[in-house]
Amino acid sequence: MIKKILIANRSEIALRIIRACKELGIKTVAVHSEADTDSLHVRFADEAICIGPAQSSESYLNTLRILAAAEVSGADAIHPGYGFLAENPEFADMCNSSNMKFIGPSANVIRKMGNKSEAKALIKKAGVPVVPGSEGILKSIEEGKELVEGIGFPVILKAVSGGGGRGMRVVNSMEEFEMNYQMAQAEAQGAFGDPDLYLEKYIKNPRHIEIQLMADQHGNVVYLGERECSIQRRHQKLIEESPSVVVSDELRQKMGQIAVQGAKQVGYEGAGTIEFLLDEDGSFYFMEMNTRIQVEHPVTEMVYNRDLLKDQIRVAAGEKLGYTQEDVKLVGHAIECRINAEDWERNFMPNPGEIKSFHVPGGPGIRVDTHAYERYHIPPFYDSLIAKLIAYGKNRDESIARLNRALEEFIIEGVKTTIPFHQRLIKRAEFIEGNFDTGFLDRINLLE
Ligand code: MV4
Repeated sequence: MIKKILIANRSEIALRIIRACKELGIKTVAVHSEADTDSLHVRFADEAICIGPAQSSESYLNTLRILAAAEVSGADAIHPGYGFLAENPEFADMCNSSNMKFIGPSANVIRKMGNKSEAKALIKKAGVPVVPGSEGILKSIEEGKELVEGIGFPVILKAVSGGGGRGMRVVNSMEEFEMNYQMAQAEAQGAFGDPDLYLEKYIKNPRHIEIQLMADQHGNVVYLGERECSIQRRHQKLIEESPSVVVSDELRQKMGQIAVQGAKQVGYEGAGTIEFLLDEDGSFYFMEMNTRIQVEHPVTEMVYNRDLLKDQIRVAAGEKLGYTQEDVKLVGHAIECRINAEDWERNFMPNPGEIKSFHVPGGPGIRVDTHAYERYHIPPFYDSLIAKLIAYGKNRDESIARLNRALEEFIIEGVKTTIPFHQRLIKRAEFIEGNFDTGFLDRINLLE
């Protein structure tokens, strides 16, 4: 039984967790920094505790203060949301040894999935296809060069502790191998304090397709289809949709069953996502496993008519999933636009400040997840996501039509946002035809 959850996060996801808790009859404790006193998650939670200054390291990343807040408020579980401490195995360990249920998989699973080459090796054992490359970390430049003899160029060097695109280098020839190796190592050391690299064949212009999983503590695991996340800029997703135009029922079942196998192999529990690279020829390869609820979970909720946050909390409390793969039915289409407080015409520069006017779209098929409101001050200390606009329709055309009109209805004044960017993007022929991959945004220019 979970009676009271401390939410170790902020912004729209903190609100989303509070909403799920309210529907489940679970009490909520918000924690917040000094910069978030006027945040909606603070208002809507049953209790709120200020845990420190604006800087994340002093507040939302401060494990001891968060655990102290959990203790004094009498919480019995901690929901980490996404980002911040969501994939920190030490924090998950600390929670569990303080008798606070960490809402997510075990610390050991988080740790294994955080080591990208170990995750790959583990998942490969479960029969999940992986990109050809080094078995584990590269021990030297020479070992890397030898491997490439067999694989062929281009290859990609990735940081073992990386993820989300940092510490990666594509190598096109033997001449550039050494320099790229050293640069990737230096970047990995700087960003993660771990210089270790592994190597893979480089897949050109893949799609990013991810499978949503939900697993209970009793061995039941289901997949809830895929999300198409190829529309990204510098590894920041901007648009996500479900289903993907290029995933047939047959491919969905294949990817889904393989993802479930992988999750079972590692003893997964809770909500999780397996990311795949989908090649032009239809082959797919494991990329990473995310051991958290993701930003883009609403598109899956819409088309599978499930509340992933409630499911995640219920299974964390030890409840059975209560449904099987046969009950998971895809109906319709959903697309999400991330509305960021950014000046998209100036390299997506963050644009914090006061929201002077705020009008949220509505009507059939529209969902908006946001913590913003009129006169809300967007603090400069955190990421720039201010709203997620999700359009549901009976098919992709209807979803796009609703998205179009909802973007027109959405009024945000006082700060620059990515709304005009989305308006232009979803009118492009390539988007409408579903003809895009992870390189798409870099190839086009929406400014002209
Ligand atoms: C790749 C790849 C091509 N081949 N691996 C980027 C994020 C990190 N998680 C893995 N990434 C990639 N790995 C191989 N073997 C291309 C990317 C990649 C990418 C992947 C998903 C979404 C957007 C991307 C943008 C550039 C590169």
